[in-house]
Amino acid sequence: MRTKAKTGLMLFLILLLLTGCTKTQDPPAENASVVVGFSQLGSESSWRIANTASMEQSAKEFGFSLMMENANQKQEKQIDALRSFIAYRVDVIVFSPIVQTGWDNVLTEAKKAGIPVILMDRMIKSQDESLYTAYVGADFYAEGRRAGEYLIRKADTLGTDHLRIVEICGTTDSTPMRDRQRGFMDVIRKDPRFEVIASVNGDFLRSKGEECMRELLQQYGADGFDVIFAHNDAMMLGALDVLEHTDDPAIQSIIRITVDGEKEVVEALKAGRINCVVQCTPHLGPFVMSLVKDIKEGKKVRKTYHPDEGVFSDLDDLTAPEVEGF
Ligand code: GZL
Repeated sequence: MRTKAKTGLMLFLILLLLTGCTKTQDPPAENASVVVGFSQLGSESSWRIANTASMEQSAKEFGFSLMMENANQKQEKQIDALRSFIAYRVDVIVFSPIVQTGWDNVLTEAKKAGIPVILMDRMIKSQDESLYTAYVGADFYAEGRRAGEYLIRKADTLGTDHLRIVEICGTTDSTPMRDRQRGFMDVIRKDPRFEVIASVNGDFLRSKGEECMRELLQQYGADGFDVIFAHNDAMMLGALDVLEHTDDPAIQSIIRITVDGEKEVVEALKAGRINCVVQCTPHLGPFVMSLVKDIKEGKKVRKTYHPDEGVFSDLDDLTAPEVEGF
């Protein structure tokens, strides 16, 4: 093994032990063509699990060695992981920033070490755009707009003149939370039929989605709101766990809008338990690894890559073959 690699490996392992990150890949063999350091933010939802699988599968297909560390929802563990990748001198760093801020220092260290950084899935908020090479992930603002546009279509169809909305939000200060909310509000804001009566934090977790729904029913009653807009499927499934064990018939007419598009939720849409599913694909691995290859070959790359996404709803043909979950 190269001496430099040996030192780097030792340093990497020491940093790993000190930070308590969950390492899920052995340090790469010395002959790996390209070493990708990947800091995954956690395992909070089916979306995240599918996203991790996509990254692992694509790295294998490209013949890259993937050093993945799972930060289990802790920003400080992501920062430690990035520092260990810098110490090991990986070829490229890929990470999904759990929140938008607090990355400038460690990304400046990566820049000084000459290691390109790809943001995957979530964005950062920074004055210095040179701190990352590219962003691969959804346009969350467009996803939020699709949710709002569906609700307008639904209100037109129902002929209702007043709909009270409760919003179950994702992780505070994360890009999907901020931009899904912004897109949704920008579409419904000018329409007098809609009133957002509550926005609560479900942190993208099924357990917290359940907790939020229990509290909302306690506060407003089953006939106290007409629409649930959940920023992801896990929280919507948690809300359904409560709603569907509530006897009050008023819950039947509540309009349910969610984002991601996992299998269980698309099946719930087809069964009439959910009204609208805005797609957010977790299959970003191929985009990311193809970008890693271009970067390593010295090719010029774009700053932003958005996958194609759509929306499924009870106002559309749900028997169409493309209506399926991930
Ligand atoms: C979106 C991703 C979000 C998903 C959630 O790209 O960051 O995080 O919508 C996941 O399911 O927890």
